[in-house]
Amino acid sequence: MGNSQKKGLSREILDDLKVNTKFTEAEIMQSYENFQKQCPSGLISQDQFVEIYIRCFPDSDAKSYAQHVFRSFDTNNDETLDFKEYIVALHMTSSTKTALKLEWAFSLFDVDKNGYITKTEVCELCQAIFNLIPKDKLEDLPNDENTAEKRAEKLWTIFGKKDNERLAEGEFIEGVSSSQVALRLIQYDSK
Ligand SMILES: [Ca+2]
Ligand SMILES: [Ca+2]
Repeated sequence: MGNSQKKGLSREILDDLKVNTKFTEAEIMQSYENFQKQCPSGLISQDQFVEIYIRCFPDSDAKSYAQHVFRSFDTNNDETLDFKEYIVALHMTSSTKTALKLEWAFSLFDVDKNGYITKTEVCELCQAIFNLIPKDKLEDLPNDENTAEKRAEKLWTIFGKKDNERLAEGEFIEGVSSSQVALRLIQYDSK
């Protein structure tokens, strides 16, 4: 009753986030304060997000990857990230649970958000991930992984699908969970 708002964060969103993420109410409130400070409008645009993101990759071209990440976090497709989407993103990407991370990886690869991954989408993401690799690291890559096309081909082969077939979420998660190579190819690991 009465004032159910806590500095603009509704009880409904707070309860929802408590149930659906690992964060406590205190942690969510703290994050909300920080978010409001960084972002007084309460919304992060794609340009803002990309600009922040590419700073983490000064030696490579992270723009297309950052755009894909943004899209995967923008669950209501309004081309901005609100606080709820931001917290869920933080929850998924910082999770130690592999299943949750793979669910996120699926949404990252499902470019048109239709619930399936096509080979074209795999190629698109492999290109974006390839662009994250700093130029001076490229020569260390094995011969069958030293172009985005080769990496996409290698990854797609692991799933055992024809070029015109598509992957459902369960198939993607199963394929990646049972192959260290696939797990490595769906991400950029700077180590
Ligand atoms: Ca949104
Ligand atoms: Ca798709």
